[in-house]
Amino acid sequence: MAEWRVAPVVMIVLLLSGVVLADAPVASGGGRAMRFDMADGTVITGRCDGEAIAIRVAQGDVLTVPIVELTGLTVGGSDVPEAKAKPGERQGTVRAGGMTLVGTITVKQFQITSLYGHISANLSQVRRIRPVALHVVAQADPVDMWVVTLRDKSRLKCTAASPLRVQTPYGAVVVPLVQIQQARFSATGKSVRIVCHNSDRFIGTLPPKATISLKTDKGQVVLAAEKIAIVNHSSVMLDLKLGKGITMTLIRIPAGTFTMGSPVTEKGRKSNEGPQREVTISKPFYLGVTEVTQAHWKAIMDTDPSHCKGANRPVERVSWDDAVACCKALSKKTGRTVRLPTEAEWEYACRAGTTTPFHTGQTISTDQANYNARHTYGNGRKGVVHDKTLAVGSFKPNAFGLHDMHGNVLEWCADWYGEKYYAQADTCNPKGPASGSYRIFRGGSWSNYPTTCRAAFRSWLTQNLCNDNNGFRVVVESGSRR
Ligand SMILES: [Ca+2]
Repeated sequence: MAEWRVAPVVMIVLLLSGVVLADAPVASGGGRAMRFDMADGTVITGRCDGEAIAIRVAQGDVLTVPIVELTGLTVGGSDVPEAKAKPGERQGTVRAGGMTLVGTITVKQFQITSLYGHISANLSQVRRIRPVALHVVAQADPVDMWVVTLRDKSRLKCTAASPLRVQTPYGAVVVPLVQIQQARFSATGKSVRIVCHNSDRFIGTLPPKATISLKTDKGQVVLAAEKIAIVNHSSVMLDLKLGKGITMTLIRIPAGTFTMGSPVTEKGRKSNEGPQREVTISKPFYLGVTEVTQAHWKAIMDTDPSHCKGANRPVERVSWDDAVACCKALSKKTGRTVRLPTEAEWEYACRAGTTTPFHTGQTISTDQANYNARHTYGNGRKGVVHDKTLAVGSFKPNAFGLHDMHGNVLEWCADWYGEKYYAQADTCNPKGPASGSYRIFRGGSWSNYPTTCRAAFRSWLTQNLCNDNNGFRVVVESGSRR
């Protein structure tokens, strides 16, 4: 993890009163799941109201880091004598946005909502804070580029930027810029209209004196929002032209850390879904917005093996070997590195910041996915039975903008299946066991019970077999153009 050399500026980060993944309700709840390890050994879990912490890295250099950007905060480590800190301050290490900051942390009160109601914790009582869910933060990437148009018509090219906080009629919303397709600022500089990649839209007003922090090729700049006309982020989407007017669209999934597997309390859980562990995906990657369709397959492989025909339906009856052959053909066609997602990448992308059995919450309905609706999960209700695949993208996407991660067709992953793999696996970019007898696929299908569509559920099959439940989606490695 790179050390962040701090520029001698005060980086003003918009103070957050609640973080909202793009498909979450904007008013109620708010905050994000957090785990506080207290100095007295107790652990408090709850939702944090997105306070920021101020950290002094060197004399005169102060950074403010929103809680939503933290992957970890360790206060008063044993190798840093606390006596060096002034009253009201603690030595500490912060990990945020892929960077590690070491310095003096200004003590602030945090209010978290736990099972027991609101609890205020002073930072001096906290040993460690970490988000339970992954965090979604813009991160610099070689192919990631923002274009910011200023009111004087000049333009800035940037590689990362702070989130926007907007006051909407439903409460305060914090939108990570990586989720934004376009933000337009009003002539007065006071209001803003935001369109996200998953089609969410926010219209609201900016806080007084709102600023946006950007990294440009000339260093860090902080701009008053009223000077900005438009923020555009086009490279989040990646279109692969397959010929004959057929396009495969992928979306950039940011790097991050998440909890892989299911808790023992999850209904329908299998032992191979544990032990749960924190897994880091260290690099952004592009993932198909939809399953590979029959039109995609035909354009690449010139065949259509599918049972349930339809150009915009997912290809099925493809084995793992077939899917890998398609990835190789697509690599050759596009000059990029195209492959199947690892099992960890798949679950990380499916969860998109959630920790519930489904990215839709504690259960799922046939308004949200295509599965065998003769059966229900949890307190879910019976719904429409299709008994076939549906056109991809028939349901709302998750917070990363991905459709049909639950249901429609099962999706092959790159890994060998290992029943006890989680107990011994790498926690950074795990790639599965070195060898095995079966390949993994994920997410359940049109004919599967909803419990098998859960984010943590694992299925497996011999790699040269196929049936009309099996499809896939592809990964393009970020910056992989050859
Ligand atoms: Ca699927």
